[in-house]
Amino acid sequence: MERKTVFSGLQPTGNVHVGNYLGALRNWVALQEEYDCIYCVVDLHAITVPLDPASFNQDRIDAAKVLIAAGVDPERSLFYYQSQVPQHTELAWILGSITGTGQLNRMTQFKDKADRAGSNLGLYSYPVLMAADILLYRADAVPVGDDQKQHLELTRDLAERFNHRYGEEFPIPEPIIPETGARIMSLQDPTSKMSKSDENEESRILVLDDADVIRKRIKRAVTDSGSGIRLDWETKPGVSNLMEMLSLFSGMSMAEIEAEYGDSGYGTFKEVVAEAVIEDLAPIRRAYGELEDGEVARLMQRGALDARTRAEGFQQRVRRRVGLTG
Ligand code: AQP
Repeated sequence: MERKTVFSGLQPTGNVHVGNYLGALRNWVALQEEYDCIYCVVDLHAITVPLDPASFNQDRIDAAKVLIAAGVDPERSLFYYQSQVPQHTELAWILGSITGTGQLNRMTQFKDKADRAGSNLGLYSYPVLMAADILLYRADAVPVGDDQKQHLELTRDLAERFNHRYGEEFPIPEPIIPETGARIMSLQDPTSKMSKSDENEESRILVLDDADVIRKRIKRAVTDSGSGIRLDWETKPGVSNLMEMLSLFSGMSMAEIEAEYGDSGYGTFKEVVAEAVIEDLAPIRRAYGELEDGEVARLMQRGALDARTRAEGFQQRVRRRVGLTG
């Protein structure tokens, strides 16, 4: 039976954090067993906020290395940099021509980022490029965290609109959003999501952080003035966030965590969480240390070559439908 296609992307802006890992990356790795997977370092999305070119280039390489170290397998999955496959931007332009500005005005991530980094056309049309990334390969499913739900809705709308206007071309992609871990919260403000762009580095744990840093971050995580380890996102968001991390990193259910640590003090509980995080992330850190930049660059170039060939086959069909041939 033909395998279904999965597409997902990660921006190479700064280091990958445990939110990215639990919300998306871990699923990417697992899905390789069952799906035809296409994973992309979405560097064109990343330049929609101001970046220093020299460190950005290294960030791109580092992001690719983290993903490979975490288990994205370039031998099994198509893995490349978005900027090296021009069919992404070509399709984004075509889709942009059927996107209403009213719909883009409702995108909450644009509002958040524009408030922080300043608005520009790239940031505004970011969700259209994301739709193109996904539709380019006719992806059936997209593993993402909860924050990408709205963008995926737009992707589905654009696929339907294109099919209606130009003829049946794109499957309507389904989101794959994990039941737990889809929204890991900031360690300093458990009411907002853990994010690469948060100015406070104590708000996140990076996949490559060493054991001491992880212990320190978790020790300083905001909890509440009460006591008891209990899942309650309303009144104990900080504790609930730590419980969610423990559950995902250790495999314990919430009931098991409450039974075992319900009466523990916050300090003791935080030590348990920290050790579970350290143990799970250690092999990724080790594998990362063994990868060389040159080797990764070669793998990414080969991935881009394959991706261009595959994308071009699909893109010729789109050009024909729109009347852009001959
Ligand atoms: N806190 C989170 N919890 C669970 N999943 C998350 N993701 C991001 N933050 C969390 C998921 O990670 C994937 C890759 O994200 P991205 O690189 O496209 O960046 P993003 O979604 O914009 O979030 P970041 O990493 O925190 O960056 P900024 O600082 O730009 O907001 C996506 O599938 C995302 O859902």
